[in-house]
Formats: sequence, C-alpha cells, structure tokens
Amino acid sequence: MTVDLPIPSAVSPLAETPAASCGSCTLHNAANLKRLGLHVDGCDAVVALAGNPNTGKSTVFNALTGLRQHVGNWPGTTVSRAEGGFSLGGSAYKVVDLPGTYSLLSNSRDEDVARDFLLFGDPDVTVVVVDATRLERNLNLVLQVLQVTGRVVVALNLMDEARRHGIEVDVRHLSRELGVPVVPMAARRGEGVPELLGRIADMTSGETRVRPRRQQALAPVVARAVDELAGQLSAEFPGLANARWVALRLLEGDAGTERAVRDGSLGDLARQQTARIAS
Ligand SMILES: Nc1nc2c(ncn2[C@@H]2O[C@H](COP(=O)(O)OP(=O)(O)O)[C@@H](O)[C@H]2O)c(=O)[nH]1
Ligand SMILES: [Mg+2]
Repeated sequence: MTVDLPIPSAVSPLAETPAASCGSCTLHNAANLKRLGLHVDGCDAVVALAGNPNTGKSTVFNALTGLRQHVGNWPGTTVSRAEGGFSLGGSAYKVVDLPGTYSLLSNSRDEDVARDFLLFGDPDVTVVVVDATRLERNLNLVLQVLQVTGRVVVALNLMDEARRHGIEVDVRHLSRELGVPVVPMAARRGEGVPELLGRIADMTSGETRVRPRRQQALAPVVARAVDELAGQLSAEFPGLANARWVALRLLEGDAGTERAVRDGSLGDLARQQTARIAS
C-alpha cells in the first residue's frame, strides 16, 4: 500500500518526491523524517549511495533529502558526487549520491570518485541501490562493496518493473545470503522509502547485526603477504582505511594503485575523503 508521507510545510520547499509511509508502524517513524536539503550543519552519520548507473540512486537521494538531483536514464549524469541530508529520530544524516559504478576495480573517472569515497571516506552506512530486473549483474558490485565494509543496506529498487516482468525476488533469502539487510523498493513512487530509512537508522545505531558475505579465505601464504603489506601501508599512510584492500590490489599488480602508493597520492586521497566528510 502506498500512501503519501505527511511532509510538514516547514521541512523543505524543495521537497518534491512523494514518499510512502507504513502508517501505523512506529518503528520506522518516517513521519518524523525531516528533509534537510543542502543544509546539513554537522552530521551524526554519513550515508553513501552507490550502485550501477540507472538503478535509481538519484531518485532515492531525492526522496531522502528533498533535493532535485538530476534524474535521467543515461549514464554519467552524476559526474561529481552530490550531497544533501535528512534528520530522523534526533540524528542528522549526510547523504552522498555517488556516480554510477559497475565495479570497484575499474578505472573510469566517475567510477574512481565512487570507489575512492567508499574505500577511504569510511561512510557509516553504504546503501547499494540495485536494479531488481538485473539482479545478477548488479550483485557484482554488492559483493565487492561487502569486501570493504559490512555496514551495507541493499536497496532492491525498480521492484515495480520487476513485478511487471513477472520477476520475483526472494528478499529474505537474498538478505541471508548477503548477510546484510535488503529493502525492496520502487523509489520513483516512494515505495520502500520508510523501510530504507529504518534500516539506515538501525545500521547507524549498531542495532543491525551483519554477517557480510566475504570472498573465500585467502591461501595462508597470500594472507600473510597481505597482512605484512597492509601493515607497511598503514605505517606509511596513517589513518588509511582499507589498507588490506589496497595491499591486495598491489599484490595483483594493479598499476593505478601502485602509482598512488609510489607518488604518495594515496595519502592525499585518504585525507581528502575524510576532510570532505568533516566539512
Ligand atoms: N519504474 C521505475 N523507475 C525508476 C525507479 N527509480 C528510478 N527510476 C527511473 O530510472 C531512471 C534512472 O534513475 P536515476 O535516479 O537517475 O538513476 P541513477 O543513475 O542510479 O542515479 C529514471 O528515469 C528514473 O525515473 C523505480 O523505482 N521504478
Ligand atoms: Mg544519478
């Protein structure tokens, strides 16, 4: 059932996206959602929105913040990341709409922005928006994100399209397999927005227990090499998040990562990401 979310007029003059509410459900309490638009003065938590292009990231971003991030069905519309915010249950959240990305391992400019933020920005919650009609292809990114953070909520978007095509998704099974919450959504109609808010809040407060699906254990000799290299990286770049991920890329011979370590830009990257969050 979809009903209009009561939006107090004082909230945001920009609010345009209708959202759904589960009415009597006090748990999600989306009626208390306050869309902060751009006015996020300090925040309690940072929420990153990641996903393949055209999965509805900007639509979700707009529903959460009341902003009007460009929504379009061609790739590359979100070249730099857009930020906005909302408050719920007394906490202020900053939301970062990242460029679409298929993989954390590729090297296009847009994808670099998304990857660097997910890896080194250390968001409190990463929402990976996936297309329910192209689940298999979209899960590639989900699995990669789960390698670097367990604080993930999967927004299973375009459920209206999936229904139209007779595609059914076993949401509970998927959530069990991934080890993180999965929220079915049709963000353009506001469906699933209150549930997503509830999951974000629970993840931030530490109420959600996750068991993120990780790739198979590394062979002991590789694991030792990764540990050793990660230790050296942390010593060279203090405060570097995901040093093990960087170490693995180096061992794979990834040229971009090697360059960033050699010329020291890896340290600048990590500092930039955290500075952006603090500002
Ligand atoms: N049918 C349907 N279309 C959606 C939904 N969410 C987003 N869209 C549409 O999908 C297209 C891409 O959305 P956008 O938010 O720009 O995706 P992004 O590239 O991930 O930021 C737009 O035409 C949206 O209107 C949804 O839940 N259902
Ligand atoms: Mg977008």
